[in-house]
Amino acid sequence: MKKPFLLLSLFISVTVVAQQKNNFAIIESSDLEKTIIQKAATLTPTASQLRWQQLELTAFFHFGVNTFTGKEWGTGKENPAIFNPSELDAKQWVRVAKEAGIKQVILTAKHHDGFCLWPSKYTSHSVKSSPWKNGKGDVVKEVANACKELGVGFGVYLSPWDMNSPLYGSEEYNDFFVNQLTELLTQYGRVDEVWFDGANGEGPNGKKQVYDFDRWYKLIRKLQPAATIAIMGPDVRWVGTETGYGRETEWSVVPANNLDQSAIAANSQQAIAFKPQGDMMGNDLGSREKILKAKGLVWYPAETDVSIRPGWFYHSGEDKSVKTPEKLFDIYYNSVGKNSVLLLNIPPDKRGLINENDVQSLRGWKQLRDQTFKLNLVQNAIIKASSNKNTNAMLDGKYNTFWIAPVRDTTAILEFELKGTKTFDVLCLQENIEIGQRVERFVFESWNGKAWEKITEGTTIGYKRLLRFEPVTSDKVRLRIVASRLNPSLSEFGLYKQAN
Ligand code: FUL
Repeated sequence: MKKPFLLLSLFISVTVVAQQKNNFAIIESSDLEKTIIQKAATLTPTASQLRWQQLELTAFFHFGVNTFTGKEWGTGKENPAIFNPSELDAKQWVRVAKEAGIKQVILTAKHHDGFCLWPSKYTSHSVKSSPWKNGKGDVVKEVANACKELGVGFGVYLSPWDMNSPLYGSEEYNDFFVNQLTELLTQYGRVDEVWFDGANGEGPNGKKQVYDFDRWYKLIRKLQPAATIAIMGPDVRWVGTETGYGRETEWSVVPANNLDQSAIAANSQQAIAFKPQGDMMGNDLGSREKILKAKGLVWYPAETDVSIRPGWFYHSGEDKSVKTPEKLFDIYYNSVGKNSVLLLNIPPDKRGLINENDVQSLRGWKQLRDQTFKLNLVQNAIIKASSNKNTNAMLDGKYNTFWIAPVRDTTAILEFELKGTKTFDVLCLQENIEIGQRVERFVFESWNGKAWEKITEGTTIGYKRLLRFEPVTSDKVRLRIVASRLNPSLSEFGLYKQAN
């Protein structure tokens, strides 16, 4: 007799926890400033957003007719016969990415020129009209299979802009697009990310298309509910540049003024779908000033996309301009180290291989990261904090364990007595975003024997914040969190010495 009751209470408590976790909030006109700040600080990523954030490093493979014409944007009039890679090996692409520490890849299944890397039933402008494998090949399948085999996430880029389709610019194009999207979401197993670009140019008949985003989002949620929808989508936001350099202050919670009730009702609470609107390029997207004026708030984290070469597609003339390991490391600090995920484009060459120059650079980059982050110099430190509970969670290398300040505190001092004198020049901080992003400002100091000296300071932390500074030698450091939207928490704290 007791069982049903027990089950019922278990169900109730699980439901309560689930309701508390939300990745969006509506701001009511009666909400006080304090309530709005509280709402912002308690929004959390959905399960797929959290998984995506923890990947840290993802890659793009731009490949298609442009690889063979030497262009960045095609015209839609390319003859499919030019698509003829001599040694295509998708496993090599995924292996090279994996060896560089990349956890997920996104293939340009169709770029703006409309040429499909899979034999779509809905157009002949695809690999099936090319000489590659006598028209029997499927690049999407080869990449998806390689990802499965090597345990790497798989995503697709499907350009809404299609310069080849005669339907572009009419209502039928939206059906055509849904059909192509359905093929990609049903024929290749699990899809982890769907990437929509915002470009909306003219088609072959000079018309522009009105994209039916809502329909596409519903389809993805239905067919691949765990996939994140990026850029022209509700789960992942464009950081606002293609340089690889993100913002100093990067809030994952930003205003969304078009969270109408119908968008919310049409989707599960955990996977809201809305069209991104407004400025994505400004310096400040999520400060108090911005969120206090918002009608709604959403967990909408930044992705930093950049190419390892000057162009997105492979051009042999750029073989000498592949970004160096040092440049890639600088980009890493400025993307992953600024609360963002890096999406690094590595374009396969005309042979259908990642070029030796790119492989070389990626290896050097991985080595620099491995050497720098192999030893956390705070290991075994004695920690003093306003709340001494769980302080060691910050040093255990496990993201899901964390230290948290007492409930009403919005400041904190964390002091670390190091195991001897150490020399370091990188600070790594990670907030526990599973309870929200909170920290607004912090100062990092070292003890010089007589007084505390400021080493560096920063604003937001979020999932990960990396700061570099001139080498400091000391046996005691402290982090002062001087402003936070709610009681701050830290999952990890690290000090490192950069590789030379
Ligand atoms: C842009 C496109 O126009 C580029 O060709 C590239 O695909 C990049 C990632 O997105 O907007």
